[in-house]
Formats: sequence, C-alpha cells, structure tokens
Amino acid sequence: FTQDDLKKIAAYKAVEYVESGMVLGLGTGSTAKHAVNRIGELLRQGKLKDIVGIPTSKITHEQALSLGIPLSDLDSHPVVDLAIDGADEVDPFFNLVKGRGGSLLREKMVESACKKFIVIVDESKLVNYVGGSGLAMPVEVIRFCWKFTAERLRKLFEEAGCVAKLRTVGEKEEPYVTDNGNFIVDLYFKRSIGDLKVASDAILHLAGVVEHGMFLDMATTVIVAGELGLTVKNK
Ligand code: DER
Repeated sequence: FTQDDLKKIAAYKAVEYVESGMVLGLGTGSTAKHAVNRIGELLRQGKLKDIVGIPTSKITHEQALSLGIPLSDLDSHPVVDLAIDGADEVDPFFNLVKGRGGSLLREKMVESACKKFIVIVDESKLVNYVGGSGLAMPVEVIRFCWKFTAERLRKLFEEAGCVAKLRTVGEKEEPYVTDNGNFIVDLYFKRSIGDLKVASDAILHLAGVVEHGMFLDMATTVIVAGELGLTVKNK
C-alpha cells in the first residue's frame, strides 16, 4: 500500500460510523480529505441522508461545497455529533499533535464541540509521547509583536531545547497566514516537554497566543491503517 492508500483505508473506516441525520465536523488535511470525499459519495448514492457538515477550514469548506455536502457552522450547531479528522502525531493516551496543515484553531473549536471525535491516521503518525518527535508543534499567534510571543514561547520550553520558528510560505518566505488572519509559530523540541497539560496551560496563558496544536484528551476513537491492516482503538 502507498501511504495515501492507508490514509484512504482509515478514512473510509471512520465514515462507517456516520449515520443519517448527523451533524458532522469535517476535518482538514490529506487524510480527512478522503473522509469528506466518501461522505459526499454516500450522500450522492442516497446511502446517507440529512447530513450537515461543519468544516474545520476554508479548504474543507470548498471541498465539501464541491461535493454537495450541506454546510453550516458552530453558531447554528453548537453541538456536533461526530468529527472525523487526521493528526500529525498520536500517542498511546490519544493525545494528538495537529496543525502542521495550519488549521488547528477551527479544528479545535469544532472538535471540542463534538460528542465523538474519530482520529484517522496511517501508522507513521504513531508516537510514544506527543512533542518528542522533534517535528513542529504549531502555535497560532496574533500578528502583533509575534517575535515577542515567539521568544516567550521559546523561553517557556528552554529546558526542552526549544527552537521557535515563524511559519513561512513560498520563495519569498512570506509569513503563513491562517484562515483566521493569524500567524503560526512552530515549536521544535530537543527533549521532552514534561506534563502536556502543564505545557498546554502555560502556552495558553501567554497573551498573544490564540491556540496550540496539542489536542489533549479530546479524541474518542483512533483508527490506524498500517501495512498489517486496520486497528480501531476506543478511549
Ligand atoms: O493540520 C492539521 O491539523 C491536519 O489535520 C494534520 O494534523 C493531519 O494532516 P494529514 O492527514 O495531511 O497528515
């Protein structure tokens, strides 16, 4: 299987949990894209009815529109039955890192409003503990004095050998701007950041920080597609 095959297998398995009449959180990224496509297909085939989608990004909004999935928002649906979304890292306690695709704020808003949150990953996303991979842990920050905020974030995790980098795009390395008009500072750790809840609270306490990419104690099911098959783990 290619990695994309595995993403698709996990995504299709998650869509089996979708029932007609549900309000669905529609995730963002290359794995969630397959789930949104599948939902559109089942609606077209009449196998699913009366679905309302709550997109977690502008790009998912566009994809769902093109598939004819009826869309709404959290203002109209403050409680969501089920969200299906990918993740960058999943640890054995269902803690996640998300946001390397830049959509973490709206994802966290939607997924924290859900009764059930199914995470779909290929096996490459499994880690022993979140923040230990040395890969980016995204933090969405306001533009105003972002350097000041980035330095405070770096200092917060100095013990963990943290490097804080503004996320940029394109040849001219322009700052990446989120759907919400904010910047993202990616944190890279050389050593463990210790208790994740303590780290999460410390990050959110900094004025200038909007949200971070650690999704702690939110996922209710993790579906992993690997070379040896699918596993479905419930909390
Ligand atoms: O950026 C995000 O939050 C995405 O959902 C990310 O966590 C997973 O994206 P992928 O399925 O393309 O790896």
